[in-house]
Amino acid sequence: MRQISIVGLRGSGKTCYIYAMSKTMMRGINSISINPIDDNLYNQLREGWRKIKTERKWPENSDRVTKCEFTCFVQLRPVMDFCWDDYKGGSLTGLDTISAKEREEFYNSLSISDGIIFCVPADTIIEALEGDDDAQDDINMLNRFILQYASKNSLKGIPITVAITKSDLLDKEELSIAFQVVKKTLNNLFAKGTNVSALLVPISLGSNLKGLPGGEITGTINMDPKAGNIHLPVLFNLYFMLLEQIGEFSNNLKSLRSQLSNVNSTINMGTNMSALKRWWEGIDVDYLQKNKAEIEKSIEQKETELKGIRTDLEKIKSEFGSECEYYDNGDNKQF
Ligand SMILES: Nc1nc2c(ncn2[C@@H]2O[C@H](COP(=O)(O)OP(=O)(O)OP(=O)(O)O)[C@@H](O)[C@H]2O)c(=O)[nH]1
Ligand SMILES: [Mg+2]
Repeated sequence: MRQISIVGLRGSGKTCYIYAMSKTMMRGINSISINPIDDNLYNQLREGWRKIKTERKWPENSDRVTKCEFTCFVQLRPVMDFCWDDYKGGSLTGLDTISAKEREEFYNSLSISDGIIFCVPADTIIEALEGDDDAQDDINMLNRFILQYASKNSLKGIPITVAITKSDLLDKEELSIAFQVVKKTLNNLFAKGTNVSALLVPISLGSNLKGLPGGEITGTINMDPKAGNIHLPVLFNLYFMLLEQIGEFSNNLKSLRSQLSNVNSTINMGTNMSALKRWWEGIDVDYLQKNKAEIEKSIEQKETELKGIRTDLEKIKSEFGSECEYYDNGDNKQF
């Protein structure tokens, strides 16, 4: 099971994102879908989204950790199990003993993560641009989590998503400024030489959305949450997992091909020998022919699977539009 951490301070939109993401991805996008492993979680996520969509109420600030475990499918084939914990953002900054315990749990779970999603809310970016030092500190705080992770792990091959949540609060020009602010503040993720693969993506549940946690929602919730790029962070993680699988399959195929070439040379050698010499050298051509057929079958199977994974990868790549930016070791790249 791959661990994905979703990190953001209090009120950064984590819980809303998880509800919207589950709704979008349970229904599926381009035959890519997720299914919560547990029924209770399924009901909780459905109820969470129903409150937003139908009752038009924002969720309360989270007061506990919700564990979310999903299986991800591409064309009905299970390709990745992943889990993430919805922490209450307050426990990342609070200093009381209860939150200290939660903080420790959070750091432990962060340090074993295979992917991280940072939520940077648009309202905080606006406040920082207006000169609010606390807001700037909040964004800076995310650097601490990056360093905390880097102190235990290499970031190479770990997909890092920086989601600008509540992006409906920004117009096009403001969004482009927000991208600059994030890249400047979290420069470790976008600098050359750090080997980080980072996706910068605006995310929102709708347009002109306003209201306080637990309060009434004003504005429009997207009919199709995909419109707010809700699916992209999960797809970014899936993309990296499939790249990793392609690497493993390719190595596997390389080793099978080398085994096949060895068996072929031994068979050739054996067939050119007298029966006595073959017996003396311990070469059993019939056995080797069977072995060869098995290796050829495995190669054929692996090649078909590899082709399937490559097709899945293309499907995923096609979902990333011009709204997001992808950086690989500091270079702005296309998928
Ligand atoms: N404009 C806008 N506001 C949003 C959006 N998503 C969330 N919000 C606002 O952000 C507030 C906090 O969202 P939550 O999802 O509860 O934040 P959280 O990160 O889970 O917060 P904690 O549980 O306290 O850590 C909501 O009450 C809304 O007011 C969005 O897409 N657009
Ligand atoms: Mg929450």
